[in-house]
Amino acid sequence: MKKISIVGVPMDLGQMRRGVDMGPSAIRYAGIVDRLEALNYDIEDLGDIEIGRPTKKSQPGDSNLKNLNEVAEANEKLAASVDNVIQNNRFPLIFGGDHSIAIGTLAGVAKHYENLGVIWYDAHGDLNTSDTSPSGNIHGMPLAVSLGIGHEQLVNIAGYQPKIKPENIVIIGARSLDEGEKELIREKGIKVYTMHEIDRMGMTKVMEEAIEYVSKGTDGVHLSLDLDGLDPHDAPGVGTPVLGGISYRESHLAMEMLAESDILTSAEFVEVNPILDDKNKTATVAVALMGSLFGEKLK
Ligand code: HAR
Ligand code: MN
Ligand code: MN
Ligand code: MN
Repeated sequence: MKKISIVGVPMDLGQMRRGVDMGPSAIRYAGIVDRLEALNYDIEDLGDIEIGRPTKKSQPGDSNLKNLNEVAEANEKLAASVDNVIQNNRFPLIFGGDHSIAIGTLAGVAKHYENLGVIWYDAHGDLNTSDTSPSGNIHGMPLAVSLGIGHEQLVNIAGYQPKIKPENIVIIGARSLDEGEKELIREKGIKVYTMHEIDRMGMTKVMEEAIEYVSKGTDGVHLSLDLDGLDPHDAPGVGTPVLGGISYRESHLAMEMLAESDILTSAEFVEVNPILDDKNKTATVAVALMGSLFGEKLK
């Protein structure tokens, strides 16, 4: 039986819209613990990481890294918590919070693997640095940071870098990439299935290929699922919605295929913003996807 430990990260400092800090509560309210317990998992909810509030004094010189100190501090705490979960032989399941928390999740997870595979399910690449970011929002940077590209305070979280290698990453659902991100994708040869490939090949083929790609030569696989990877029609409660996304049905299928493959060793669900949502629809979708991910149809 798989033992799962839940960690909530009520972080909204990686972007500028309030409300995403309530994501972990919304996901719990939508019934995640009961849903997973019904599948006979041993579930432990560790509660939420404490997030500091920004002060004027704490802001660094680089204005294109908003709330740098607070984001770094929260991610150090998250990394330690996730590290601990894995040391206890449990599966870390992390709830955001904005996507900047992936910095801490990956810092805690990647310690335990030589070659960690990563599935980045997102409308965005999250491959910016303070030089390429159009917004200065750190939630647009976590994948670059985890590759060791970015501000030293972020890339060195948990005291080592890089956390992951470009050849072990697959991005699924991309449809909003900045110029600097496209360059980095080309330079590093990162595997990307944009919406174009999903439309053309269908989700079944995309997931077959992605699962094979990310499990070859890796010793663990992390799923980082940004709810804005889904179409805003199905997941409206996100801070940066982008039209033309992955449907709920396609996502449900993707999660079932991941369950069947049994490759995942950790997962996070991020960017749920109940303030922007329609009656907790997005958290409900997140919980349904986790149900599929943890084998609802297999049991
Ligand atoms: N690429 C843009 C930026 O860097 C938008 C970032 C996206 N928002 C997210 N991350 N939710 O996936 O500002
Ligand atoms: Mn993201
Ligand atoms: Mn996104
Ligand atoms: Mn089904």
